[in-house]
Amino acid sequence: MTHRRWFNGLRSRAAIGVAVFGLVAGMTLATAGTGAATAGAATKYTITLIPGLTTDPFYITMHYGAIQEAKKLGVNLNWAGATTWSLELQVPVVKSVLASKPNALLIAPTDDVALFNPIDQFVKAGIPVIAVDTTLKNTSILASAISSDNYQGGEAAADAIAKLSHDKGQVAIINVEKGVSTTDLRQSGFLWEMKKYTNMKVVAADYDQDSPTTAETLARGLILSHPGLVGIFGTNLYSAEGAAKGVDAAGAKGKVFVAGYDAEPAEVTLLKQGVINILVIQNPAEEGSLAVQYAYDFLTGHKSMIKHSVYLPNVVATTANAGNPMVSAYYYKTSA
Ligand code: T6T
Repeated sequence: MTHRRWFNGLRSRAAIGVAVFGLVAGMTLATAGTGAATAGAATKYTITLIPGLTTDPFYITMHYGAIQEAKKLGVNLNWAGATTWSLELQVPVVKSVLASKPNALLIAPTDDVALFNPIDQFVKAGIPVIAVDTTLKNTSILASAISSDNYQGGEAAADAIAKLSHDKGQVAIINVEKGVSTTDLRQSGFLWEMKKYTNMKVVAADYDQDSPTTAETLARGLILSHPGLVGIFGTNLYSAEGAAKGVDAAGAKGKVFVAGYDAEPAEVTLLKQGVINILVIQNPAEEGSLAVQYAYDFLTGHKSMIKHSVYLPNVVATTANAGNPMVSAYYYKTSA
């Protein structure tokens, strides 16, 4: 538990989950915006949110939360990003958003080192930046970094697989790629927690580049090459979905347990079918909402309201509680 970080509290906020009354600008690539806001009562700020990718229900749900908060505060919210997880595709989006001169940037960096310089250009131009979901290794230039308790999520996945397999057997991790702050922490938490189980062994940690098809192929290969395999941890949505499909295709449901992350519809179906055994669910809507609130606080001179790091708690769904409204309330949206 030495690496354990605790949720450090939030200001009290209205619950998210109410009806959408209309959308603020949703753009694949933001080139517009109001430019620098002018002082005075008529100030209307423009905030741009760059997700890891625009097509992922995790980020779509974050966008939803950000839209709700933007409407409440009366700010323009732009949405700009690549349709796949890719550092090469995200960097040009970041540059294009810089040229559009938003008042604040909210971003999920696809790499915790390579995005430092592109993000620093905003800070040098006087534009505050808040990392949301993923972050940078060097957070000194960020106004805030908002994420889930990723380390704890990895620990929870390890405990769940250990319990299901009676504390013995081989386990494997299917992860996205190195240099992603969130999934790196989930893997670290999982590895740390697994050390508690002396009759369990982590036999592989593979990478799927955020492709469910690759994750599925990896899972099938792991099952073939490790007959003693009892569990796979898929560290994000596509890794978990692919891992579960691989387990199902190999006829290993109930022998190889799957702990996954996130909760889009296909994963929820697999959870209900018992192919996925547990899902660590995040609160992306709250992350998006808080990021907009913090950007607004920064722009309106309330910097003291902003916490430099926020870790939101996870919700754990199992096949047994998948239908419980207290759990299903956290399932992700497929449109904002
Ligand atoms: O798990 C989320 C997010 O937290 C992670 O940083 C990247 O993958 C997801 O978007 C799910 O696909």
